[in-house]
Amino acid sequence: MTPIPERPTSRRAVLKLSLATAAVAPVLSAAPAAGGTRAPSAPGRAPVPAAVPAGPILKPLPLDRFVVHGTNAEMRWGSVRARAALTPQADLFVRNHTRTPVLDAATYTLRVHGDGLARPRGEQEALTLRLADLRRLPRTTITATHECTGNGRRFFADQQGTPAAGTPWALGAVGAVRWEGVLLRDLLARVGIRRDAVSVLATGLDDPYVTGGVDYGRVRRPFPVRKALDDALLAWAANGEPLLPDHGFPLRLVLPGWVGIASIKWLGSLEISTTELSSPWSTKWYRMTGGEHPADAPPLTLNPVRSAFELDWDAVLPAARSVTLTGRSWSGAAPIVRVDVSVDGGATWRAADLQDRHSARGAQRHGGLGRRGHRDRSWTRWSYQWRRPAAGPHELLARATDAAGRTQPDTTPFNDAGYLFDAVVRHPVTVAQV
Ligand SMILES: Nc1nc2c(c(=O)[nH]1)N[C@H]1C(S)=C(S)[C@@H](COP(=O)(O)O)O[C@H]1N2
Ligand SMILES: [Mo]
Repeated sequence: MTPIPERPTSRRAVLKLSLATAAVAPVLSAAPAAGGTRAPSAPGRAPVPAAVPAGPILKPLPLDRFVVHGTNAEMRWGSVRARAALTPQADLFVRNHTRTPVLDAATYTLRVHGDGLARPRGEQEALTLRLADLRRLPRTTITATHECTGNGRRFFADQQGTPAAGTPWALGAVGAVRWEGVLLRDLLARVGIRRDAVSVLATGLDDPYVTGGVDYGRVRRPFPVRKALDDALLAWAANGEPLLPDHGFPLRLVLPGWVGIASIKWLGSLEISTTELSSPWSTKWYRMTGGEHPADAPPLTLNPVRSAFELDWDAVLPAARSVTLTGRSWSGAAPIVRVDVSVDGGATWRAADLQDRHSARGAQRHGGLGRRGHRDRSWTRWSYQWRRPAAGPHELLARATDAAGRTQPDTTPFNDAGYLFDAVVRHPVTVAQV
């Protein structure tokens, strides 16, 4: 075992990161990229009441809690327990380009290379860090909403009459998770990076993504060093438990507030570069194309503002003097400051009662971690008293505003891939006859 010899040789050439100084002694090894081994068979816990057989997703997918779309599965909003602020991993949506790999934590390594390191390293001579090495670094937890770029995609078709290609998510490709791990900046502070490093490319260990007869290689996406030095987290736990295989075990990247694709699961390597890096996941996909969007639109970063009722689609509500509606709103950029609800299809609106108030300080500093330790960038739960609802069909609407001044619009401008649908969703329910 050889300690990392990475000490800035020239202070000027290296970013000064004045963070804690606990020793870290990763192994420098010439071993090939660790992929671990695939389990001979998927775990077979009997799900309740029925589930799709083990396939690209390994955890049980009870049909009363999930809607399965091919290699992906979304959470049913009607199954959300109003009192639980966080989404249990068992209930969290899964978005897999291929299938969940089963990796061995004991042999897992994260490879770090690139010309942006204080001591540049090619891919073949990457630093390799075991999980145990990372666990010796300062620990950080971040609670944040976690959401797919395409969440709400089906409403481009259902609500705006302009179908967009891709997984037809309703609003269930989202959750709130308390991630635990090490800040990437704490790792980079020890490894040492050059002042002119600009880009980090994160690559997963899942199978290469092949579509339309083209092999695009492993799922990978670049992000700016600025984000890496802000709140990017290398996470090994979610809500106090080790990551499930489907959610990136043993280690995933988490870029809080950013589109889900930025949070690479089964993280195999990080390339730190002095030139802008790209991948099909930043140029071909996860970038606006079509509609009124310019041809050179940049890679998507922040998630928009969205809201959902904790109700199934076409839910039947018992008639009552007053019906309590509950829901949640969230934003990738800032805390939610206001939610308005309409129970008459959008004709009149009244403010909902917000249950979670994320601090004003949080509002100013939402873009960054601010201080070490826990930081809440989660969603806001709300409730609304619906007085004397008439029996029959209704459309419920919720419109949120965040502290950055973004309010959900009535319509979302079209884009080919159906990304970032943030318009107010019209949720049909029926109040039962009495
Ligand atoms: N390696 C890898 N990372 C990945 C993906 C993937 O298919 N492979 N999917 C991405 C997308 S599009 C999303 S929305 C999130 C989903 O994370 P989850 O399945 O843990 O909810 O992971 C991202 N990271
Ligand atoms: Mo996604």
